Amino acid sequence: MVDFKRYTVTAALPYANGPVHIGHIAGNFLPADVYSRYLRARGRDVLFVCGSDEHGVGISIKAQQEGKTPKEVVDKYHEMMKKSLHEFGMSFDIYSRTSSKEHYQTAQDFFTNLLEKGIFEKKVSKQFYDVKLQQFLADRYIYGSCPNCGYTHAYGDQCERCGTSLDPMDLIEPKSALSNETPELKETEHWYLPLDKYEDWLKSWILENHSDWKANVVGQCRSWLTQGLHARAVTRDLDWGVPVPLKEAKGKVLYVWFDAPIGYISMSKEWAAQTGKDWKPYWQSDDTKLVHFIGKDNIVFHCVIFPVMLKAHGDFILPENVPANEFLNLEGDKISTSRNWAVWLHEYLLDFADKQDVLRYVLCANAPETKDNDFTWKDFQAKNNSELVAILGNLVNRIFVLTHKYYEDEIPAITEVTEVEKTLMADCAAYPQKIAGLIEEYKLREALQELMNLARVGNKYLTETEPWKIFATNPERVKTILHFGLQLIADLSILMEPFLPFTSIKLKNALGGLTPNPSPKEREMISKNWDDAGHLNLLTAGNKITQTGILFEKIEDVAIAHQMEKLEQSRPKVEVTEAVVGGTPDTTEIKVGESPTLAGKPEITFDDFSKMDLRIATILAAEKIEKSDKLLKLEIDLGFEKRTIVSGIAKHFAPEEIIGKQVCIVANLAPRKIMNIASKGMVLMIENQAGELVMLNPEKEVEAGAKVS
Ligand code: B3M
Ligand code: ZN
Repeated sequence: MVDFKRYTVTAALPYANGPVHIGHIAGNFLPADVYSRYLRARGRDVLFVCGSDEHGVGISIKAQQEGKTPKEVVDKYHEMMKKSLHEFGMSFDIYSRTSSKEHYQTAQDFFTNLLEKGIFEKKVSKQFYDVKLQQFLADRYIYGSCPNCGYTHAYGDQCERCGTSLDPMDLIEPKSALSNETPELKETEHWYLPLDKYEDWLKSWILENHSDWKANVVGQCRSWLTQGLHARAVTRDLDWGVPVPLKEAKGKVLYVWFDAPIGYISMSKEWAAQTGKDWKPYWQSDDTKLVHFIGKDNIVFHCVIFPVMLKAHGDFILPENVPANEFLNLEGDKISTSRNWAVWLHEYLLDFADKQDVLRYVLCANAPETKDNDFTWKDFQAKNNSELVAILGNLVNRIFVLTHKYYEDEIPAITEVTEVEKTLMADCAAYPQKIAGLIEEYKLREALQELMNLARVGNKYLTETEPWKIFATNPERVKTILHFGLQLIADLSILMEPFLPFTSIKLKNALGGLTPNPSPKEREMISKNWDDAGHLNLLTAGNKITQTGILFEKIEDVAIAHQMEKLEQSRPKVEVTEAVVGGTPDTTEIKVGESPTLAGKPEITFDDFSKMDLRIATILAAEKIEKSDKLLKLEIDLGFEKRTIVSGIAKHFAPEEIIGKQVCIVANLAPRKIMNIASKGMVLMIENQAGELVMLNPEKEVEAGAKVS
């Protein structure tokens, strides 16, 4: 199956305009890391590349919002992301950045190469220009209605609702996101990559030669190719980016999606310079397998635009696969940096110190491989407690404790092999191949399930043989049982490495791997690899193990409640409707790392507005919620009914001071469970400049349930 000599694995370069969140991890970092670790475990030659994408309008917008320069923004986030990804165990061979000198040079050379080959078409076109601000508008700075699905807040380059890739000219009623004014058209000159000329080639390359790619990937490509491709400008009128290497192009930069994928190459060059290796085989030899791990919103760039660039250039290999993932949602809502609806990696690493593997496990078990998936804290707790603790941790704990108790940590020798052991050996033998096959097909969820099934095989063996019961009468038999139990854990420690590297190394250590000055015998365990697993013969009787302590701890309800509360509280208090817990945020999603509308929310129709049932309610009772310093449980009277609303106002109002008050509420908001209490509706609040919450109530008392319109 394998005839590749080496592998170049890339994970999509995250925009350096915000910290890393679980969506990034589940979407591409984790699968790319699991895959790379697996390949290394099989002794393959791997170059795993990632780094910050530091250009693009998202960075400029963030800089504007933070009152900083784009450079200051990328410097800050690059370091932050790099640190948390490293702590999370991402085994990149290099994590660099697209503002590096090497990258500028490589991207400019790439452009010059295509220019000299006569690939580009140079065209004068009319582009949107913000007259008020006197600047051309990048695609992301323009929004309007999508011609395909009618979504009213589509961007000039892509509709986030239906995924259609757009030209700003396609938008119905375009507006400048900087000023909200209607932009004017003004002439400008740019270089275009003629994708249309590569249509036939793409059709045969993707639809015929790579029909084995994931269905979601091939499906998207097929739909674009059927619609027909157009030439795409690869330069922009912007001041932040890689300058176009031509005198006549002053004030123009390379389009971020032209320079960013070249980043994979420039970072490989940096890696080579740092390690004294040659980067070229990793990008230019046909016996290298190039695999891009990305999220679904990046498919067009990695399956169409970048391959066309590579093909046109001619010196490079093309991706062998692009296993794009769908999206991960959080507690039922889209993850959003701008709405602060996310679990941030750096915060997780603080709140759950040394529990990297728990998050890796949960995100891999829930990976959005074939459809969007949801991360919930409850499920995180359940997967930890009933899978990691109850299955894997329990197996290791029982075997280690018994080995300590009966044999003072010495690995006992086999005394007799019965039918039970024969079955066990036959069962275990299949796993390395089974898990490997699934990983090679990018089915990491299933692969992880199989890993847990192997732990289940171990637990079943213990349940069947019950060494703790027979030790008094048949200690010889117990030697065999614990010997095989330890061997099975050794197998697991190898096969889990791609998924749970922190636990793997702990176990390998404990089984006799990494003592300070290991003897050759003691080194046995860490030098073992994937292809050694499956035979239950990794450990030598007579060697000693070291106790690991508890591998996985139970996660208590209070820790989960804390996270839920933090999440609810982290919603931005920009708009009245987002000041209080209890609501579902708007669905106007801004792509992570991309531009929000700067001047407030987009326009809505009267119909949109009239969907809201706003009412005046009277607060009948209010009480603090246990374990929460921010939430109050309110009983409110709506005239036609009484109901409970959980509201995040406890820091601003004492329960007794608000009883009897009238408040404005959104009555038809979908109910939500907050701290296990069903909350129906949302109390509207105003946040003043001092950060205090102020109630929104009628000028004179009205009957409970009165409509606001
Ligand atoms: N910076 C990530 C994103 O779209 C984008 C990937 C670039 S990969 C070359 O969120
Ligand atoms: Zn659309």
